[in-house]
Amino acid sequence: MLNDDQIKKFKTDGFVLVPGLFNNSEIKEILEYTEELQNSPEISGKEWKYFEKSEIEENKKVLARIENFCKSHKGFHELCTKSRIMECVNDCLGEEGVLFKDKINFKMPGGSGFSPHQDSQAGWDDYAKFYLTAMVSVDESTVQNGCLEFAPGHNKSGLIGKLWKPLSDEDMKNMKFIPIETKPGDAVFFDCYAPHRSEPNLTSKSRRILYLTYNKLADGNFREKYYNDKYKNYPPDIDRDPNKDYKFKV
Ligand SMILES: O=C(O)CCC(=O)C(=O)O
Repeated sequence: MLNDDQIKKFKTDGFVLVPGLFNNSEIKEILEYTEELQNSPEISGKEWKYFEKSEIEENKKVLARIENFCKSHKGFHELCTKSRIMECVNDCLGEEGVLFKDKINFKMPGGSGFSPHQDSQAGWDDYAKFYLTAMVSVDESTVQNGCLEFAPGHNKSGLIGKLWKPLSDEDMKNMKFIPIETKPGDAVFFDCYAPHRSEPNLTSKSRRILYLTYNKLADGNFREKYYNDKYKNYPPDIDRDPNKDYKFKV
């Protein structure tokens, strides 16, 4: 699927933008799947929904993300495991990959940005050795609505930051973040050590992005263990103990 230059870019910069990976009818289908999940009731045992405080409307909560939906959504399951995404993932890894986690960040109007981090800072080294994430733009992502920004080349340094903490000013002293704007159907493949960040969405439209993370199949299939562990520390809102404080870290 990917040509040699794209694979080289992934390795050198830590990410590669693949414009138009999906055509118009596929984009429509991905949008339908996303809205099915977005509009589904919050039910314990189904896909995991997380809400956040709006940054523009006081006392309002907005949907921040949905995770762990591939097991119960046939369309997304096929997209994540059998589509062109899987072929690109295999090209970047140089061998067969397997799905580790699946997530949609909604970044609704008023949705928060993300502090600079490397995905592996979220304790992923406890499972496999290396991961890559396929991000698929459901809506257009722009500087105004908080598109992803990457610091190219720093993926080669491995884990730079501390576990469970955003990157510090010292960690970022030689980094230059560049915004990567995307159109619906575009994809970006990025590695788990690629530093990235994003701004909040202060526009009036949502900025929905699909994030599908894979590791090498040869290292094992950790999806179930990862979600079982995550459930203990950071369950979906519907299953939370009202007397406990849950903090999003990275
Ligand atoms: O969706 C975004 O703006 C950034 C997401 C991100 O970096 C993450 O979920 O780790």
